[in-house]
Amino acid sequence: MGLLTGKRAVIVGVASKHSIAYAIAAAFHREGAEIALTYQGEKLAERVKKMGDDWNVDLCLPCDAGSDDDIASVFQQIGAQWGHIDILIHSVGFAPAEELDGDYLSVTTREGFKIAHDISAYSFVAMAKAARPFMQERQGAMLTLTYHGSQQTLPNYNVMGLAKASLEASVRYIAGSVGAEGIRVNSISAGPIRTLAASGIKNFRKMLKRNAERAPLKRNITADEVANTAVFLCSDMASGITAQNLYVDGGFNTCAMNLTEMEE
Ligand code: NAD
Ligand code: 0WE
Repeated sequence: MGLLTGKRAVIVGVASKHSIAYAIAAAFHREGAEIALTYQGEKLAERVKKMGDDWNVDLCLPCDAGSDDDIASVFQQIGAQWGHIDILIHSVGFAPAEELDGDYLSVTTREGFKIAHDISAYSFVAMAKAARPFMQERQGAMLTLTYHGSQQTLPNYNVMGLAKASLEASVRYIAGSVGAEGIRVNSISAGPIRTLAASGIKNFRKMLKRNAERAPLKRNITADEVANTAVFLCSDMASGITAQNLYVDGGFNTCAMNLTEMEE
């Protein structure tokens, strides 16, 4: 029997086969979960529906993370069809491209700040609110994806670092809101992975190389490793874990410098 057999999971954030949410959906399917998918806009509809076929998905709906109407209607539809929801996966992040290229203080704008926080942080609150009525008293789990740029600075991550810091704090506050209803809320802080969200980021290759060199595991991590961690955190095996951020980064976040760098 799979670790998620009998569980119903809404997965938000599949855009391509490289998406972390794609790896999570595949792992959840393998572990016996029933899956509903949402996608950003009609441009992605056909592609995401086709991917859903592999996992026998019949609920595959458009949902703009910036629209309360979309979010309300999508969770109403899924809730009505299924009667309940066990798991919510939020794998969404966005800031205008210009905000992620150059000196933080020079490129950050009020509008870019607002968009980054709205789509990358508030949308988890909005989706948690909408899913909550369908997740009562059933060992539910909510999970979001974050990045270490929330804790330490690095070039170009800029306002996304602030949005992720907000998202991580929100995990703790949402966990406090819904804990008494048997719902757990956590985040995974993933190391850098080549996905659409990473394409177009300047020097991403160099970042991957540096990460692999410094990480105790001496390599980068894969979306499948993030997905297996998501399986654990959303399964009843993790029944005592809530309000946590779990790093899946090969240990990179714990290392300030290593012997190789010292000898360079
Ligand atoms: P991705 O591009 O495959 O996924 C990002 C998703 O966000 C896409 O599905 C996109 O459609 C969705 N999205 C953006 N704006 C949206 C909106 N307005 N409405 C609805 N959906 C919207 O890239 P990914 O790397 O799989 O990113 C998923 C999550 O993982 C993000 O939160 C990202 O910050 C996080 N993360 C990524 C990495 C990495 O290196 N790739 C590392 C750590 C954390
Ligand atoms: O969270 C992210 C990516 C977030 C992201 C990416 C884009 C690119 C396209 C948000 N908004 C946009 N907007 C676009 O127009 N990651 C953790 C991946 C990532 O992005 C970086 C990184 C890493 C790692 C940007 C700079 C430095 C490192």
